[in-house]
Amino acid sequence: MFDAFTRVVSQADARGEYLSPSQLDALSAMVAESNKRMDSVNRITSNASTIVANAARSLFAEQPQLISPGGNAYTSRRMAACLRDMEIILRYVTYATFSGDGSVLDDRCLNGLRETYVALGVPGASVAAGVSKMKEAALSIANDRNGVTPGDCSALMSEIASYFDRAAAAVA
Ligand code: PEB
Repeated sequence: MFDAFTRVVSQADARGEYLSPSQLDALSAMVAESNKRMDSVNRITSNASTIVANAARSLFAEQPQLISPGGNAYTSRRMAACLRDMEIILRYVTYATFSGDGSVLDDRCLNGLRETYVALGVPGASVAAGVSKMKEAALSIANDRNGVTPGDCSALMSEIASYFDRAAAAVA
């Protein structure tokens, strides 16, 4: 599990080199912009249950077979497991965003998840659709211009989007 700093250190160490000026510049820029990152993590974290609930509601509206008898979210036990899975994925996306590196998401959440869903008979494409709905909701909350110092958050928003895309691609 890396963050943006330990990843650069590990890469430099693998080559037996000092950190390069461009690596230092990139990390220094990340620190200078870190308020945006913390605000985004904070906004997504504090709206997590709304993000999950709305994404799930929208997923079940589009794929009603999931909540019909025999569906993968039918019975409250499976529904609870489904909401919990979405919440877990969102939580790891916030960790990756905070760390500036996707490895925590890969190592602790996505690794083996596709195989788990295959074994359980849970449709991975439906999980991916739910993740993509969480992405839209999380980005609109993180990128809301109201109540924050305005700035350019486009790079950060693409980075956050990439973590959701990675999660969706891992199970689709
Ligand atoms: C992954 N999900 C389920 C299980 C596991 C995970 C290990 C089996 C054990 C259990 O039921 O609790 N656990 C989860 C995860 C991590 C982890 C992400 C990462 C660290 O440790 N059903 C649907 C939707 C989808 C869904 C498509 C979007 O209709 C999910 C939600 N996951 C779902 C369901 C089950 C499940 C289990 C329904 C229960 C399956 C079953 O028991 O039939």
